[in-house]
Amino acid sequence: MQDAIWLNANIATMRDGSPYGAIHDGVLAVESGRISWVGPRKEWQGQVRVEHDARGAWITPGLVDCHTHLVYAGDRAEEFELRLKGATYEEIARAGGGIVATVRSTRAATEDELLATAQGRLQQWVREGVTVVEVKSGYGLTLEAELRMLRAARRLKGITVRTTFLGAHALPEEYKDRSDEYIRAVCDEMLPAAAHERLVDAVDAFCERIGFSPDQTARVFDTAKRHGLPVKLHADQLSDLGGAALASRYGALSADHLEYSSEMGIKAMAHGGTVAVLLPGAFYFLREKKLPPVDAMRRYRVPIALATDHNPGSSPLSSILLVLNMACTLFGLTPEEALAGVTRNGALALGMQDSHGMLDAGKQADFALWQVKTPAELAYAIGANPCAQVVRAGQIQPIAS
Ligand code: DI6
Ligand code: FE
Repeated sequence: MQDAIWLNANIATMRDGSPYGAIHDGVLAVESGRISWVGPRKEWQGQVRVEHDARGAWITPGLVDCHTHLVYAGDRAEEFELRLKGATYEEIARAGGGIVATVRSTRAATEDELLATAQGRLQQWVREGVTVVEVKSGYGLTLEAELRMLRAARRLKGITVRTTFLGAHALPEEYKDRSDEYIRAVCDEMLPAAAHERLVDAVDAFCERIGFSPDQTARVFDTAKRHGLPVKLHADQLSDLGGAALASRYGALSADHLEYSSEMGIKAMAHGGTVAVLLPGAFYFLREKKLPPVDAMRRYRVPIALATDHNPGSSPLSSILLVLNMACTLFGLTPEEALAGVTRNGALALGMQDSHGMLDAGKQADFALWQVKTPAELAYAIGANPCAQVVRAGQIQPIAS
């Protein structure tokens, strides 16, 4: 006896082999929070407690937002104004604004305050069919404040959370001109303490002229490896420091941004099994011109994921559906590649491919129902939200309107 089935549905399983892995007039069955069967209606047989009529909706896997900085305090609207008067993101960062400005406000916030603001923001993700979100630390930059961010992230409700330690995000003011010393604190104190408290699913760093050097990044990654933690990297966003290749050498789950990555870097990612996470929101908001090498990613068969990169400085973007559209209009992805980017490949970028990202028997029953005629509409529409229902671990989610 199955717990429930959804019928009268078209199902974008996102399995390889056919466009969207589509099943027309399909049935999806759920038992004990997992998908127990998915296939064409005419092949369905079995008994079930509850039948849900999807009324012709499309069902996709629950969406995965694999790169966010969702926990922080304050905003950076003034910085946006400065940039529109001609200042660049890098200039603002060097003048003590940028990430470090958000660090000041985040340090001043309590764990409960950080949780409450992040929880409020998160409603928009759930409304748009997201069931898994990655959340990074990196606006605390002291042991205590980084732990506070991670604890707040772990307390978020209504969504599955993966936390990433990003102590090497920016150099805090008190370490001015002493970046090696700060990296030592990250490696010797902060990361070990966060790992000990079991608050860390992965370790990230910002490898950039205004962030940390490849050498410093490697030290952070070596420490992550010693703690048995997978790594990810903010790589080649504003310049090519060889971040893509560095990440791949460590078998990183993902390298993210990649606008300035070379073809060699992308080739290295293919060897390292590293997912390319594209963040069109940051590209758009910083009015960047250099496009990520999408053709090379296709040629070397590097899986492409997409994410909001939600943060107050470079991507104050709260819509995963808008990310799909931007990935198509700005980066030239197809709507199918875009949907794969927030399902199958988003899960891969978090190491969750065994349980998430596709609709297949045995996977967690995370999925969303959409009032669309084709799945391409999810990437096509701008500012619409056709999400009709979200199911996580077999449970229909309450959606605040
Ligand atoms: N790259 C980003 O896009 C975010 N962090 C990073 O390393 C931006 C963070 C911010 O500007 O607050
Ligand atoms: Fe980021």
